[in-house]
Amino acid sequence: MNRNSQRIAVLIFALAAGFALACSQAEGPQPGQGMVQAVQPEAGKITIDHGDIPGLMKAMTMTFDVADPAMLEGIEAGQHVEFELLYEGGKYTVTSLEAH
Ligand SMILES: [Cu+2]
Repeated sequence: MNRNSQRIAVLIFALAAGFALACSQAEGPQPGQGMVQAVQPEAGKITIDHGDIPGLMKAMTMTFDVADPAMLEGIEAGQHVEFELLYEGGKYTVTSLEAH
């Protein structure tokens, strides 16, 4: 490789890496499930020990804002829940929540 083709190769690699980073956050709400650890209805927050959420995050325990505090009615620690998680504007929001 001459110097120019090396530069081009580096540039292509950088573009590909940047593209991969930009696409690491999935578009739209993504489905997840897990067990409720804590609920803070007054703050509109729920802590869930959740499994892998493809496109958003690996399994972890994390506190999320909910889109509407009314979604937390009847939800309590120890329940298994299915939910949808939206990543938008640099933050995560639970947009739907169902105990089962
Ligand atoms: Cu997380």
